[in-house]
Amino acid sequence: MIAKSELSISSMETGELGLLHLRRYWTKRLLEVENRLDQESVTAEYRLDYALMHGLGLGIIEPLEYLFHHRPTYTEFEQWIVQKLGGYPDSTLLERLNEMVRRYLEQSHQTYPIEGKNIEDPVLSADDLAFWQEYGYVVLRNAVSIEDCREAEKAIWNFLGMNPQTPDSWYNGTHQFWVSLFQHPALNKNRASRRIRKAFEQLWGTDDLWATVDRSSLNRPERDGIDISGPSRLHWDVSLALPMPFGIQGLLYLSDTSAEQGAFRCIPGFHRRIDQWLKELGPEQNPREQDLESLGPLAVTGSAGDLVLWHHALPHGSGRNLANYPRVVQYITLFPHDYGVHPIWK
Ligand SMILES: O=C(O)CCC(=O)C(=O)O
Repeated sequence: MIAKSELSISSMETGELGLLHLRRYWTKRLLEVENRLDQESVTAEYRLDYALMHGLGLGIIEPLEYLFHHRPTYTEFEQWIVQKLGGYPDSTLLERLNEMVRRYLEQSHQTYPIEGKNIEDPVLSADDLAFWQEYGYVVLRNAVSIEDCREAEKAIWNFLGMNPQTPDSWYNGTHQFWVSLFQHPALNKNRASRRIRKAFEQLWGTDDLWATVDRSSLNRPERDGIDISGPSRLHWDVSLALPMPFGIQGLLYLSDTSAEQGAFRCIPGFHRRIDQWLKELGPEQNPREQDLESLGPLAVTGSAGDLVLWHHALPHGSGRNLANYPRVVQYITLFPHDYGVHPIWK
């Protein structure tokens, strides 16, 4: 087992791409596959690993799968990256990523949201911001154009080998809920949407953000009364140890989504009372095992092109689709490289 202190490769060692930290990331993952990395080293730089891989345009799921299954040399890993991205990352991106790594290692971390920062060309109104403060979520209407939505939706249908007009095709294969399509021009275009970026900038209070390269989902109408709605159980994706640092999640509706069509659900306003709620639980009560449905979830409806942003302290989940057409979603979040993480997972 290699302890954190013995992991000798520095973030400054690079290969052909000239990208800082990538070689150390590759080394850690290969040690991890062989169960030779201690848990502290796995989690210690998680945010840096996360920001690097999303910032590069790959996300974290595909590189992990590739490294775990193929155990490539570093040269092969760099070649795989170039092939995945359809070319070399441009020099502006490389410089920005390298600067991000240097700043991360300097440990000059911020506390978010940053109050009072002026964001140019805002897209959320004062009413939207007041709504966000009160309820912990907000919908940005027309975050992307209907054409961009249709292109992304089409990419997902094609990837799944399903026909939107033929319901039988929705149930023929192995599809459950998540769609592991990451690299597609239509999905990348949405990730780069100016309106989406602006909304996140306003909420974080900074314009120095990176976009996630995340999965999508296709939530099909239920058949034979079987719940196939993915993460429909209300949950959190963040540690519940207090104090909980600020964080935002987001999803883009690619199809019009009514309340009964498996819409996103959350407990509005829970970010303002989660501390008290957690403190009132007995020591033997696991917060994740409580009856969160009784807290009163709300289905957040939207049209294709609307982006739902929510505070990660809100219990949330998808709904059961009791309508006639699938709900199609692309997950998009923008985050600063030094976003807060509680050191304890609870
Ligand atoms: O797709 C949804 O409506 C909810 C997604 C979700 O639960 C999550 O991203 O953690």
